[in-house]
Amino acid sequence: MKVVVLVGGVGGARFLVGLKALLGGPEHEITAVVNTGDDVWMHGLRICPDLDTCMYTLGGGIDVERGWGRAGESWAVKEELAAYGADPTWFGLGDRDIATHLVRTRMLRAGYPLSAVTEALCHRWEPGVRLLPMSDDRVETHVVVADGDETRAIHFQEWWVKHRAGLPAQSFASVGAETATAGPGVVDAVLAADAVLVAPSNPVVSVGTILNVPGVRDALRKTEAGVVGLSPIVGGKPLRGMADACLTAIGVDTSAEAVGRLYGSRKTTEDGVLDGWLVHTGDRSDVPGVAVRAVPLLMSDVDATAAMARAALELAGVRVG
Ligand code: FO1
Repeated sequence: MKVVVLVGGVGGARFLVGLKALLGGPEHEITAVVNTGDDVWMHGLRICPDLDTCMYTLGGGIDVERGWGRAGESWAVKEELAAYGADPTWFGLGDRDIATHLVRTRMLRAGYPLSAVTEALCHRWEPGVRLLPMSDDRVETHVVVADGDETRAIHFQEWWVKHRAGLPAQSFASVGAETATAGPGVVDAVLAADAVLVAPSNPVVSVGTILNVPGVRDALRKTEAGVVGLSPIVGGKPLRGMADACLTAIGVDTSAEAVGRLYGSRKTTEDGVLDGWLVHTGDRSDVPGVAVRAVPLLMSDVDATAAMARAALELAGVRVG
């Protein structure tokens, strides 16, 4: 079976762990199309938070508590940078993590595309899931915020990490998306899939950004596979992270129903992507043209996450052994 999953960072990575546990076997192929809108240059290094979170989580190197960065991390370089007053001091690069960014940056500077660099990094981590950047082109999420009487746009990481999504956002822009193309293999994987899943990731800055890459939304609308999303909103709150601040900025309620409607129906809307929508038990949700099913969606452990993945695949019309 070929399954494609659109994913962001922590929530997406944890969902992939459950899906891999469910399908783990050479007869199945899992491809993750990973958001790279959070990527940023810091201290001359290219940081790809969502790719690294997926790679470390699936490869057993993640700091589980934090959800990002390496387990057993030390922070000597961060302290030294701060001692020089080298900006940005609000973004923490751990010593072990920096090795990943050094290898990536060196390969990018040598002319390799991000997809090839990611494949090379994955030789070490063996994530067991094909990790495809949504695009090899630079597409970055910027946030338009009010600054007194003026508005200005800042990089997503500045908004998310420095301001903890506390500066009211007016809108998000995927800078570079108009001229970007989908990463190698992305569209083909979606078109050849038996099922396409939308992970319980941030619907605006993770999934929304992937869908902004030309060709990706069309591929989801064209594929013969069933397309099923899992709600990242449970009981009116994000499972993790600050998705509520992102939804508010684009005028969408923080509810499973509103996010399902944001993604929309493949059948009955012009740009919708879903056939099915999984919500948490007890979260009523009516999404016109979409089959809605309620199951526990808490990702409390690998078994619970695998059960979610099974329910999503069944709703997409494929049966797991
Ligand atoms: N998140 C933080 O809250 N503070 C940090 O200093 C920070 C550093 C960081 C470094 C590398 C990396 O891969 C991720 C990092 N994150 C940090 C997480 C990241 O900013 C966001 O959580 C994601 O971009 C949202 O998915």
